[in-house]
Amino acid sequence: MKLLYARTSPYVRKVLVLAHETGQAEAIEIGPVAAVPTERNPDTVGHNPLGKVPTLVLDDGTALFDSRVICEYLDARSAGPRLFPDGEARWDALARQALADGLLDAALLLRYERVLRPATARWDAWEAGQVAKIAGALDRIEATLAGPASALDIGAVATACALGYLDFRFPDLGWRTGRPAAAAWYEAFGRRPSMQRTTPED
Ligand SMILES: N[C@@H](CCC(=O)N[C@@H](CS)C(=O)NCC(=O)O)C(=O)O
Repeated sequence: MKLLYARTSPYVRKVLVLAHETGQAEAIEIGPVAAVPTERNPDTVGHNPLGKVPTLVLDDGTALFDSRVICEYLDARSAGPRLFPDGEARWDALARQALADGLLDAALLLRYERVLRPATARWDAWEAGQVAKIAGALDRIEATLAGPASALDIGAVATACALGYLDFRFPDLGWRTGRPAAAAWYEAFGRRPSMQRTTPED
């Protein structure tokens, strides 16, 4: 199977961290592609009409997207650890994944606004709205991590990839300020080999 991939994508990172944690990284061929919302890349849209990464192309040609579907697919075929729990714990893990992914959705929109949109067309209130979503999600992450330590599950992986993306693209937001529990948790989680091997770079 081949993963349509961008090294800077936090959603791709989520898939790769899960692949490392479940012992499947070697089974995935990496296929770097350009993924920019203002350009249709034929290498990607032939598999995924949304033109986004990650997209996982299986050996029979079936394309799976988005990152949540790919993560669940890989988890289901894992012969080792599983990161999508069963029972009550599942809903908590999925909700934490949704929160982290929502933070990333706002961060990506902010990134596109700052990098892609012509300066004359920028809209301050819209940018402030995305920053507010990021801050709200961070506050919820802080409150959650101040409680009992969360297990290694898809919620933790998504949260770590979201915080890592803020470090990568938005150091100016200073997300650690006033959020000591999240900062300490990320410091420890970030030492995992799965995180170290997937650090984003331009
Ligand atoms: N909900 C999707 C989001 C994927 C996404 O937005 N990926 C970005 C790269 S980080 C992308 O492909 N952007 C290109 C575009 O929007 O056309 C997921 O979880 O996989």
